[in-house]
Amino acid sequence: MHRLPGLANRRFISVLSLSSNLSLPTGSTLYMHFNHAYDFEDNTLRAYDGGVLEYSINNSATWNDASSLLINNGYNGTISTCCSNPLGGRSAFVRESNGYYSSRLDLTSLSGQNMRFRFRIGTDSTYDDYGWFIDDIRVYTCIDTTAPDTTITSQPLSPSNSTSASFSFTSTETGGTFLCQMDSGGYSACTSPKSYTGLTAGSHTFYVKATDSAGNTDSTPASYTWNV
Ligand SMILES: [Ca+2]
Ligand SMILES: [Ca+2]
Ligand SMILES: [Ca+2]
Ligand SMILES: [Ca+2]
Repeated sequence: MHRLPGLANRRFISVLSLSSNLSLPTGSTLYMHFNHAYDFEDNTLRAYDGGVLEYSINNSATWNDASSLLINNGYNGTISTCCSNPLGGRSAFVRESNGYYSSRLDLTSLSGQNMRFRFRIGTDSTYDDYGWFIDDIRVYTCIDTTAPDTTITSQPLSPSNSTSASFSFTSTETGGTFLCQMDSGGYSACTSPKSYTGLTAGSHTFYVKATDSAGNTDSTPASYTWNV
């Protein structure tokens, strides 16, 4: 647990920052999560002190406020411009959290970047409160473990008087691939529409199953049985 004191240094900025860059992977849904509790100077009129979260993607040359990335439990107020707080006027965590809770950022827009972040407290010219307690900072990605489902959207009539057949199909997920099989011929890669020719008279069954971009394959292929 890290404590950023909201202490008696006046018109002060107190910083907790990461000492090295985080290399964010590409092609994933990325999140950052942290637990925190805070008590900043305030009264019924104003939030005099407060804390912000910022990130840099250029080795700390410039810093951006993370407010647009905070998707769960973001800033809860604005620091007053009354009393020389260096962060006056900015949206921030202010007043009291009344215990620990968690906030979450969606970092997907920064995937592939080298990111650094920092927690900053801005205090005004007088008074203070307990400060900001920050714990369990995690940057993580969510792995897709859910298979798509496959649907045949067009097929031949049954019975059919044609020895050829064409099928269209869709997946519940975009960006994946399909495997098709005619009767017991084995699955092979295919795209929609898939056509077959030279079918013999009798009963045939077409099967198709989708695989998503994470490699999960529909375990219950869609199928269609008809008579030629
Ligand atoms: Ca307070
Ligand atoms: Ca203060
Ligand atoms: Ca999936
Ligand atoms: Ca299925």
